Amino acid sequence: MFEGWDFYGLDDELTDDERAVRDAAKQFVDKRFRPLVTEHFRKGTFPMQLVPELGELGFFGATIKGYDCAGLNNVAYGLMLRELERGDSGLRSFASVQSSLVMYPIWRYGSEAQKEKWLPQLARAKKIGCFGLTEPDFGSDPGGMRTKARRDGSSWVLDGAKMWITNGSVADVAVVWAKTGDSPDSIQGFLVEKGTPGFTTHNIEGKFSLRASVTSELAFDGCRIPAENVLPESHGLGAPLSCLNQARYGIAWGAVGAAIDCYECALAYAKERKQFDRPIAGFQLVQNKLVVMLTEITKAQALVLRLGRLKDLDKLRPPQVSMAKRNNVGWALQIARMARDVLGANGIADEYPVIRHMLNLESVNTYEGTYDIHSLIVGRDITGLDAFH
Ligand code: TGC
Ligand code: FAD
Repeated sequence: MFEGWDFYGLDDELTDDERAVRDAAKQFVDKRFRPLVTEHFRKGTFPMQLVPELGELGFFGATIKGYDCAGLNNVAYGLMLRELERGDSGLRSFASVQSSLVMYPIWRYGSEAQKEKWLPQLARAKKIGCFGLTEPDFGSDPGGMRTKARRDGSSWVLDGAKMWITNGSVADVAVVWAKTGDSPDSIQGFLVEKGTPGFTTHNIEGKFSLRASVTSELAFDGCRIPAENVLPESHGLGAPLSCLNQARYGIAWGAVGAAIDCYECALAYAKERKQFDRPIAGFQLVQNKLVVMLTEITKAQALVLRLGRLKDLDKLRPPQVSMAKRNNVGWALQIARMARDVLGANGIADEYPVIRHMLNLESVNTYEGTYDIHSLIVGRDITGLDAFH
């Protein structure tokens, strides 16, 4: 009889180093994170006390070479995020934002002085970052953003607002995208430090999803930053979008982790729970649900493994990332809903992880490009016709 979730033995495709990273992340989640997550989800807080450990384990900016970063390959990085999201999407979000949306833009578009100042501190969790692209009126269409940066002598002055920003109020530094002119081509990235006059944050309350993650609004009102805080190599909308490629890649892996956690919970429950004098796992309809879950997990895992190998060969194209983000998160959400159904009434109780994953995945399906936006990115790639403009 088959045990576990790796039905096709995809684990055989991994190197020993990749397995070691996976195991370290799994151990951290099982021992340190799982005992805390339910309480934090209830309270709507992130377990900040674990952040230094994440830094010590080398989980931040893990694919960057140098600057005190681990220099892992992309498959090892993906496995790490898969295991973190097995714990909670909020934990993976924390690592994604710090690595892909804060360290990556500094590494890719920053000056050498900015890299030396920020990357080692961000890697070791001495500093926390956030990424401000979305605005109240511009989510899927970030090119329309209204946040402006105006050069004034030896400063830049920022005015505008960013919405739905993960870690906004806990961040020491915000990577903020603003227009220096009227067109999307004038978009540049700016580093805004916490406490800068004219920069304020407040948390978004009342979330039913990603509760164990801080989400904030950022406001800039005549916020004056030094001229050297611009990311000098960032020019145009392509710069923030290139950061999204990194984060979407990690989310495609992470979603597999949330799906595995739901599947394992549903399988164990179905074998234990008896109705009509036998385990519900013996009923054909329940078996069909479990089979659909495992089939889609197997396909999703194969997809990201190939994606990671392509990324390591530097052959990855953004629409390929879109296909994986769309498919894996869309299916993880469906798997979580099926698992919730298999658990019956217990499926809505936070004694089990399923409802938490299900609620989280609603956000994951929306952020970093909604499911439908990714359909249109792939659609544009295969037809040559742009549905956006
Ligand atoms: P478009 O004309 O397509 O592109 C403008 C310029 O950007 C280039 N480009 C890319 N470059 C790198 N990577 C990509 N994926 C790129 N996509 C496009 C493109 O070549 C062009 O360059 P150039 O030199 O020709 O000017 O731009 P558009 O305005 O038509 O928009 C396209 C669209 C809709 C696909 C894009 O805007 C989009 O992806 N929208 C979704 C927005 C989104 O995903 N936001 C995420 C915000 S961050 C977040 O959610 C964090 S969650 C964090 C957590 O994990 O907690
Ligand atoms: P909208 O763009 O208004 O979309 C609403 C609906 O319209 C969606 O169904 C969408 O698919 C559909 N739609 C829009 N355009 C089209 C079209 N052309 N064709 C067909 N359908 C269309 N952003 C950041 O910058 N940094 C962060 O750290 C961050 N963290 C987040 C954390 C959470 C918990 C959440 C929920 C969001 C976060 N976001 C962040 C914002 C996220 O990226 C946006 O919510 C997302 O890009 C969608 O934008 P929107 O919510 O404005 O929806």
